[in-house]
Amino acid sequence: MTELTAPKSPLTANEFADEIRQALKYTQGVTPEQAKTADVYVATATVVRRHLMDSWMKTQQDMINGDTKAVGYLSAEFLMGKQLRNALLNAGLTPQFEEAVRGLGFDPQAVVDAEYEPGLGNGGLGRLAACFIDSLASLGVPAFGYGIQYKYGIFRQEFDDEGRQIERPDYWLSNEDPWGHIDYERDQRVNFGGKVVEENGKRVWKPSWAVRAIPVDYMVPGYASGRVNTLRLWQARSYDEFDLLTFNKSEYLDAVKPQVKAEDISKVLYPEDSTEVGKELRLEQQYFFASASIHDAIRVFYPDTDKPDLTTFADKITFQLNDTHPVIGIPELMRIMIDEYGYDWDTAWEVTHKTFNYTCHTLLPEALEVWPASLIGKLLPRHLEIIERINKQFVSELEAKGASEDQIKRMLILTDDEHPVVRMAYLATYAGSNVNGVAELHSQLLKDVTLRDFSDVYPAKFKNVTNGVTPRRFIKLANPRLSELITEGLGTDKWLEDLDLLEGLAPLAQDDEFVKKFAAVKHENKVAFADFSKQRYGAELDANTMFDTMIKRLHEYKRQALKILEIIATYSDIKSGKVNVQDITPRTYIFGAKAAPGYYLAKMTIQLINNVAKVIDNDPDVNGKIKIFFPWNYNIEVAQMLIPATELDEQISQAGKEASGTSNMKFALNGALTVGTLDGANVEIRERVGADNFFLFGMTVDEVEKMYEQGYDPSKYYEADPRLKAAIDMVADGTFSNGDRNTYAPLVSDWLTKDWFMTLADFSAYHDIQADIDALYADQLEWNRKAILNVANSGYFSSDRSIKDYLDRIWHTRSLDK
Ligand code: GL7
Repeated sequence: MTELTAPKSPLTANEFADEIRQALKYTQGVTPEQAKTADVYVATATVVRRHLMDSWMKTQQDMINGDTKAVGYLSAEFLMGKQLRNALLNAGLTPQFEEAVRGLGFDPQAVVDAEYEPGLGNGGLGRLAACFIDSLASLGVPAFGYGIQYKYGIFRQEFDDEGRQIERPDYWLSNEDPWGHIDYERDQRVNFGGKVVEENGKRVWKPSWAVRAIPVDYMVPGYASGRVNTLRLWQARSYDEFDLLTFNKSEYLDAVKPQVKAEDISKVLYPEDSTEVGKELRLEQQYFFASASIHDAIRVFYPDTDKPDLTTFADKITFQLNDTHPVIGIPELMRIMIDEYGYDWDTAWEVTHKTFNYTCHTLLPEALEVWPASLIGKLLPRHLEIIERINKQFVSELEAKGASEDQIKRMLILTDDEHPVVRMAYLATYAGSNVNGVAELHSQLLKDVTLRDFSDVYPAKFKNVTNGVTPRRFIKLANPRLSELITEGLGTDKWLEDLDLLEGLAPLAQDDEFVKKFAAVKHENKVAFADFSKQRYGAELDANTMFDTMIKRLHEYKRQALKILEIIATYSDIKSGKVNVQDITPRTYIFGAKAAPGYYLAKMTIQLINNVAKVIDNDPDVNGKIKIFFPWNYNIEVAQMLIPATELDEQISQAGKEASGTSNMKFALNGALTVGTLDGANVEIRERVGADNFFLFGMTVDEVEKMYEQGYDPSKYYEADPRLKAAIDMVADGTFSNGDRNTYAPLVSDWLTKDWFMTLADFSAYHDIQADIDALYADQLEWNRKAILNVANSGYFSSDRSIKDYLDRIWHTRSLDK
């Protein structure tokens, strides 16, 4: 291998400024004097991209020419966040950028802010994909992220005067996207519909319509690795751009119909989090990107031949299925090998089996995708045949292994009832080589509960890879002050590549001078967040109160209700005089959450939080001691501001429901203490940071299970805890709805009669732990010592470590030679 070339001699600030001027002139056609801030952003992005180009090309060459197997990370979501600062950091160009842009008369932060954040994901799953491709590039592992370039990302959230969530379309592509390169020459045809016929003893698919998949390439620069990978997002276009004949008959709308239908495929990201929607269009999306990506990998790894030797395919690339969304890729690779390249079934099966691995990201049964066989038959008739045959082969295999009839029935990939369905998680588990959960507890529950039959029959397939987050974006970029202090404390900035080095901070938790510096950093971050909130949201936050944050999708299992009920109970204590307002530890409760547009109770919870906020704000009895702040449209940008400013992090899901959680990792790494249940990755975080440095409360998985078995009656808890009763009564009696008792009636009724996620049962424990939190907070030195220990002991939660675990346990590949 030859020497890595770039970033060879990083640009000087002057050269950078010159290149920006050139880009302004030759791409945007403006002089620096005419340029707006947004022009400078686009020009800067162009320069950075150009600067990465050599490394990008070299990485691809080395990948194709060498013998290192690449990773194809197939994901319906990539929640990237803004790109400019990240690209500058990873390319080693930040100081030059600052100086160059200032020299041109612009404010560097304003230039960075001019970027419009793409929202091509819902939450944790999409952000995890983004962290993983950052780590893959930083470790020098050749990889593709494959997904969809949605025209509309996750909706933009607003609140109306009544505090209700309003969803607005997020047409992010109406802004310039200088990072994406659209490559019309490397398009793929994706077929749909039609039927399968018999021709010369072969099954032949005669599709009835097709969509053109056009790749849009985003560079993924590694941090200090000299490697640049590719995120390839597919855009759907029509082949029948225009039906002239119909148009001439002046039926314009009919003439553009095929185009509209084709382009619908990449139009919107489904705004569901965890739960599934059975939409035809969604299956079309899944097949669209799975098919285009597999064909693309064949094109990339077997250049210049139309007779690729696909028996070597699994040595070229391994596909990681990020949840069930791309699982239709399994029958697709079978079909490609058999129908397009003439391989026999067994050869195709062996390659397919070796190529695919599956990550499950949920414990909610309703989130495991299931498609009606009739729908697959209609859209993808040949794939249904292949799935039928896989299912048959599977049943024979189970019989040979002595599985009982009952067990076989439970495990069917294609069910045999009146309305057969295809269970995508089962298909992936059987066909793939490995299946992994995303935290130790989650992986254990997959084996014990969700995929138990499969783990009984195929125990060796089941692995765990605990999630992680990239320290580049979520410490270095989000928290420059802490980053500086860490570097000062450790005497090196190597921790950005090896996060285990943070352990070196542990002794400093006993050094009062260091602890005070750490506390000062936290305070400055709080002030910065308060300023940001004032500017962006018109909010008045007091940086001298405890910043207590809960950020995640609004879902019953995550239990935002538990937190708001506790706040209401405190408010009720103030109103009734049970506590003296002067004795309350002042807290700012911060929420960030979007609810799926069709999720009624989740949306009602948002409305409730907003209205409790209003009532508390306007009540002089509260005397400013508590405040709720709910910034609308929570996204990566807000996360990067808020996480470093947070002192108390809320991870209060019902045990056994949150597969992992990843904000919990970001918080610990940024020196927040967590109040949480024994759920998801909380378990591992607590083990590492130490039980003394974590506020644990609530039922365990076993206790929850027992309670379900015994029969759970939430009203018992309502009757037994007067604070809980007072809080629920306040919601019911119209205190937060101008006296209208109906507004929250469905929520109240759900709490009292159903409460599936046992919010009420955990309420007292959650309340009790608040006293511990307040007591510790009163001793700022002790609090910050514990916060430092959280930082020091969370290095394990780097996504670099997750990727190394995938390399060792699942992918069995390695970095490219330097
Ligand atoms: C999720 C899990 O809910 C979350 O706990 C996990 O951290 C994340 C990444 O593994 O995946 N599963 C899921 O469907 N979404 C998630 O965020 C949307």
